[in-house]
Amino acid sequence: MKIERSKGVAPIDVMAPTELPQRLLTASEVASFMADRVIHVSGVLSSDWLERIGAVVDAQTDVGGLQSMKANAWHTDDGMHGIIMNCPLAHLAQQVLSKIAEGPETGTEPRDVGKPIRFFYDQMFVKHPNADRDGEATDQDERGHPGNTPWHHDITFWPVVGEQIVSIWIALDPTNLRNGGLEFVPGSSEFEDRYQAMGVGSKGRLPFGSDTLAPIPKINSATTGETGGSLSAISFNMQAGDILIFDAKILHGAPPNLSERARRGLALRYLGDDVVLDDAKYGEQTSMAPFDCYDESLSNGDKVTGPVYPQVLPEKIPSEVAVRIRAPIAPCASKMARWQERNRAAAMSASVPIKP
Ligand SMILES: O=C(O)CCC(=O)C(=O)O
Repeated sequence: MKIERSKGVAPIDVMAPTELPQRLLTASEVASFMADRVIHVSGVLSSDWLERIGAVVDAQTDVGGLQSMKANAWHTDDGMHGIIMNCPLAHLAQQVLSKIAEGPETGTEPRDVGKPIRFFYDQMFVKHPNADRDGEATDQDERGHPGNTPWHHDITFWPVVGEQIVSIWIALDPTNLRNGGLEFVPGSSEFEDRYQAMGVGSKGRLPFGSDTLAPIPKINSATTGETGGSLSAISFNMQAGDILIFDAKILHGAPPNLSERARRGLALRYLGDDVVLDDAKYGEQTSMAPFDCYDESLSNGDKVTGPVYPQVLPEKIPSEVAVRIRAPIAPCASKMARWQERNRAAAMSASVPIKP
């Protein structure tokens, strides 16, 4: 593995303090996040940051096919390392994670302005244009889907437990339901059930086997084209540079991109200090994404800390940052081997068939 440098992207001093956004969240935006667990925010990211992020995402993703997804680019790419260490949006994550930690009963202003915030991982999602002149899908993945993002809660993919986990999804292009704008089910963070996970990759859908997660219910939405179900979705019209902040437990998905232009998004995931590793939370036969396979020293029950999940606020920890400056973050062979073995077993013994 070697360190890559995105061409044409000016280097960033990853030890410097995380930059401030153009503005912080208002008290009413924080209150709205606490009520709905998803908010749409404009006017926080400068055009310089938008350009930088767009250049790094373009350099890392393919130009063809239905969609390109890539996670953990910061492990090897210096351009993404600069973004995740200095991105001003970490301050907004700190605002909502402080509020989650304090609880809604403490008013709308987060009081802990110095709360430690760690970076979990980056994930890019590019939906390539997939429509003929009449707006009909022209291409399908191997399972016959035109490039939608299946309904899921992020928490069912992740080998962690905790309340203080948020994603900030940055629209790099104007985004709406026609070109793959995200949809959310309000209130679903509080559902008792958690549903089977289905990921997206360059070849289409990726089923994650499970022995305990329930099949996904019918959701009236553009994501699936379903109607007549008991659950309904909301969506947002976003400009390039707008963001969505959402909770790890909220159900979300996205329709295919039936427009003539790419729909590019970058999700940055942030953690507070109650998050611990747990890859067996839904039973040993449930597949999880291998985000716990990069630090040999951490096991189930350990707090998610250390150089693989670097602290970005209130200040950086030089010894952590130095680890990634010295070398790329590499997967641990033994953890990856165990993960692959478990995935094979989960796929073979999944008792609830995954909806195609
Ligand atoms: O951009 C997409 O299509 C999916 C994004 C998503 O599911 C996420 O960021 O958790």
